Amino acid sequence: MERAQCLELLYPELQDKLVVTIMGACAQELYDLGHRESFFYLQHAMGLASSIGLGLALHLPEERVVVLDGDGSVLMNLGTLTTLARYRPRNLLHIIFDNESLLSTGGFDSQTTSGITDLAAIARGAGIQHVVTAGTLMEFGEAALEALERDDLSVIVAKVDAVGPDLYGMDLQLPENAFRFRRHILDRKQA
Ligand SMILES: Cc1ncc(C[n+]2csc(CCOP(=O)(O)OP(=O)(O)O)c2C)c(N)n1
Repeated sequence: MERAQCLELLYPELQDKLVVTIMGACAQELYDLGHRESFFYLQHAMGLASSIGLGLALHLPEERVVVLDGDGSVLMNLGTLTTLARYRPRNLLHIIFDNESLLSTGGFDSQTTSGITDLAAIARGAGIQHVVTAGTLMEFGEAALEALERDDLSVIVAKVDAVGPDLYGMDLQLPENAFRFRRHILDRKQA
């Protein structure tokens, strides 16, 4: 299973959601499907996409928030899973694309590469109630739809191949994305 396939499947469901992605390959693959003002591609701050998603979800309970994360990024901020469990935002779906690699910076191994570290087990151990590991596109699609309908915090660990986009290049720098994302949220609040 490739992350790009998962994103393509998920894309129509993201229409009315706030989405925060990690940088690099994941951001590029979502952007390539078509940018929306409700997408925020977090650059530089590796590991913090879920923290930003948590803040958004708690502050905007009327919104649904989807975080698109990576194994390397989650490993850099493992405490995030305990914080998510503690605050348990009912409107947050945290998807971890586990490609067992730091793909965006050259494909170095992550701690999940050798199969030693199981991120789903860590999420459960942290106290998150709804955690699914998806190994096929069918499993991913089912888990994602269920999670989006569920009124509770959900984590999906999607085991994907370590492949990314052929080309990188987004015509949207971080500050512009941040300003427009914020404005989009304010517009939705006023609507
Ligand atoms: C604090 C910090 N360390 C390192 C980097 C460089 N960096 C950017 S993306 C990335 C790899 C991210 O790996 P993962 O979350 O598994 O996503 P993937 O690239 O595999 O999709 C690294 C090491 C960074 N941006 N910030």
